[in-house]
Amino acid sequence: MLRFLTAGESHGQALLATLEGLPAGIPIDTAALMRDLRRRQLGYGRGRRMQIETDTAEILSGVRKGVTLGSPVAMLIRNRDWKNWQQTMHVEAELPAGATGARRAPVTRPRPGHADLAGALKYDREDMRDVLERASARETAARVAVGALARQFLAALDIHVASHVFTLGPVSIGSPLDISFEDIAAIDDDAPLHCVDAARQDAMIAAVDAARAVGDTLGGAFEVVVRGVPPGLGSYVQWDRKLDGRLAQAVMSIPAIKAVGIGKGVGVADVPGSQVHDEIVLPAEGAAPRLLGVSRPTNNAGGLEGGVTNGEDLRLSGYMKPISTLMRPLRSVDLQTMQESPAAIERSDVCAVPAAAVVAEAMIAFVLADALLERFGGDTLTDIRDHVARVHARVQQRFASTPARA
Ligand code: EPS
Repeated sequence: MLRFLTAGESHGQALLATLEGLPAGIPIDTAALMRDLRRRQLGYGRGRRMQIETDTAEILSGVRKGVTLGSPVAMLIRNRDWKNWQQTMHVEAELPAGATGARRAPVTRPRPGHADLAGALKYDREDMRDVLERASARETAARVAVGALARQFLAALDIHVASHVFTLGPVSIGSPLDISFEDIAAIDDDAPLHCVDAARQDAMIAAVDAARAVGDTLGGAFEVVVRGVPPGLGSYVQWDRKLDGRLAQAVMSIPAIKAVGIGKGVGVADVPGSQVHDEIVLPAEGAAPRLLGVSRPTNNAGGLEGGVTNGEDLRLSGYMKPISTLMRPLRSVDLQTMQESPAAIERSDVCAVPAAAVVAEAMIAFVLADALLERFGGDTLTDIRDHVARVHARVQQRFASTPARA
């Protein structure tokens, strides 16, 4: 239904994204697109590169007079750092006249944890710059641009996405499931680690400082919560239609993500069923009207049962390993000399968990937009809205006579 491709190297000229399958008639807010790109650049622990870049997506096609046309949307994000890298990253076989920046030595000492070694073996590259340039998480800027458009489609259907960081290195607020969508959505864009708990956030900042001081890096965990997801997205009928699987793949594809949780996530494994499954009850007297005639006192399932959305908030968590470029490098082998030698040092971040959360918002928005098109498909936003309204009217009709809880 909806698909995208990105292109671009971290220190090449630009990143590109092509998004195909968006219906016509979606209002596009370019300021909101820029805001998402900016949010990806923020977070305490990011490196100097983020001071060089001010990521800006130029929309080259697919949008006219502020609305989508139904045609592919191409976007270009220029790397401002390119001017410092032309002598290292030039496309031409010979160094072109006037190329600027430094001519950097080949990267021959793979960083444990990065794609350097595996990529060098796979593509038979001697200078591992050929690997790390594309494996770099810089590519996620293009994903965020795509996700920003998917998210504006969702917003037009009153579906909203937010995220927060709940663990950073040794500091955690514990299970994030009790934190409401409203509290998460209210976190300031400039909150240093995008955590709902100010005291914990201070401790997280201290943990980043401590890691930086010893040349180390930190990982962490974030949660993405989506409000207003219609029930019935995804399906249980075939493995590749299960929405939990599709979402997990999308989040797992973000660099450095090593685990994905849905709802209670890994916390379901060591407690009995009575503490995992969300009971189904009648709505309380005077409760706010809901689409469904039933209510769920808990949401350990994270809005997905059987690989299908159940009308509750969607809640997904992602677990990120520490950044693999260490300023006090780990042991490695120089593949040119075959001598043990400390891993290469690239300019990098100490911690990028808040940025990964923004990328996860984008990936989840994309998968949900795709699942919505599958369920309520149409070539225009109006057609899709009509279909959603018809299905919702049917559900409401079915539960019209639901009694309140005694
Ligand atoms: C970047 C992500 C990180 C940064 C990169 C920009 O990429 P990687 O996955 O390779 O660690 O290191 O910045 C640089 C490569 C640099 O020159 O500082 C991003 O999110 O834009």
